[in-house]
Amino acid sequence: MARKNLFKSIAISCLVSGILYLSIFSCTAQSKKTSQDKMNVLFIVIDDLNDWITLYDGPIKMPNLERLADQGIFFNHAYCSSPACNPSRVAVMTGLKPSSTGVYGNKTDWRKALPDVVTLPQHFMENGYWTEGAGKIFHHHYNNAFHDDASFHHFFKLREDSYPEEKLNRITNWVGGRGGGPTSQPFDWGPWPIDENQTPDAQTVNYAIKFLKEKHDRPFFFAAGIFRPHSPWYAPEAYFKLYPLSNLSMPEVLDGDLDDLPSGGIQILKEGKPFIYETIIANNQLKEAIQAYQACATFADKQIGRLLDALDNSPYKDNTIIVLWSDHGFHLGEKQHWEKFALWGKTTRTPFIIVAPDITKPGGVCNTPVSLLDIYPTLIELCGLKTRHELEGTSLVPLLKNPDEEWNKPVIMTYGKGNHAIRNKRWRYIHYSDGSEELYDHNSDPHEWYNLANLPEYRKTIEELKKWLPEKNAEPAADMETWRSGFKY
Ligand SMILES: [Ca+2]
Repeated sequence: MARKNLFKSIAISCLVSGILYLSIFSCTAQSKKTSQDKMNVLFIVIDDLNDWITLYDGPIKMPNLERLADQGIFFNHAYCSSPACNPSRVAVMTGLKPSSTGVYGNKTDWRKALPDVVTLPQHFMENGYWTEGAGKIFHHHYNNAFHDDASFHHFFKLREDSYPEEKLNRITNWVGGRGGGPTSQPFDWGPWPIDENQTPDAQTVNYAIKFLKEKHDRPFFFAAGIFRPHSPWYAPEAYFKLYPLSNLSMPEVLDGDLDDLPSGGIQILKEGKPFIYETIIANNQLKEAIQAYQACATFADKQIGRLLDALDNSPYKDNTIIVLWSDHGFHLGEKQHWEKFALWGKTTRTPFIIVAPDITKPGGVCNTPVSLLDIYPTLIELCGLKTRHELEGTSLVPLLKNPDEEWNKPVIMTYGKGNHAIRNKRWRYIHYSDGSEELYDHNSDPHEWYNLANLPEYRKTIEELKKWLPEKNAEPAADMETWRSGFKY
């Protein structure tokens, strides 16, 4: 009996110490998981970068974007929610569609329209993260007027470009001042300045590098906004030398491409900036302008490379998720259009890469069309944050784990009230507010040259695609009161 009791007592004591050991062990493991092991986020935004880059076999050299893509998943068909800085960025940062919020334009006072919305960095903040950033994250115009103080514990605002005393492209007379017409400062290009460190982007990245060198006692969400290749197209001369005019790649343009555009498409073109393209051609400067865009994109890549080097050399190398995206694409004469502000592929397709340690496999490519609206819910899932039910995107984690995962949701793009594009694996369907339509078959027409919408044999395809049009078309939210210029960019 005594012997039995002894065994019993030994068994109990073993059990207790086992439980104790297990609970101490699991406590340690748990506390480790909730603090040190929480993933950081490095969130990199580029401005006006289109798909004419080496990542998609285009001519613009972007070795650092290729290097980043090699580490994780490159979304080969990612599209913005709206082809302009402010509405695209607001959609990413709020996780809400322009057609739901009424934030359609570059002048819209998004924060006034959405005072209670919790932005992506705010949600990280509410989940115990330190949020910090530098450069252009929200639309920056007029002293960073669209920036959101509530989203960051600390922020290094985008520095102003320095300008030469006279315009380098010599297009029309120099009138000084900001604005966006052909006589303004932003409508200029050329080798400038000599010292790379004077550029706003180098200063943004210098700040980010300093942040990555510091010790942080809680997980961070750091946003770095690279301004180039947004105009003015200034970059140091070395970047221009990479693209000699004598051997310059030029965009493919089809004569008469606009002949099959419907009324809605023609209206959007008119409201864009046709005078810019016309002025460039009238001044015989098309090649120089396109060279400058290429130089500025490679310059942006260089700055991103400096940032990636800094992360690689930091203690955060293995516990940081990297997300890189551009706010929208850019036309350089394709479809006889200049800049953004349209619903075609060239202005809505954006580079988009996610590197998530332990989730993404190196060198993955996802060919499924996805939306930048999906970034917010994806980061929630990757970082284990609380769910937000109001978000309108879909977490891409299944595609990060398996880029070939079955995915039937097309992407919706919106520009102005009631104008939408729907993109699935094969088709781009555009529906304008006046009811006019375009349809392009990407199996045979990657440039979107041949509008099929009026051919009866495609009616059934259109009816299927139309089902994805947003049910709600919010009234446009009010513009920022302090807006002082009639020009949008
Ligand atoms: Ca056409």
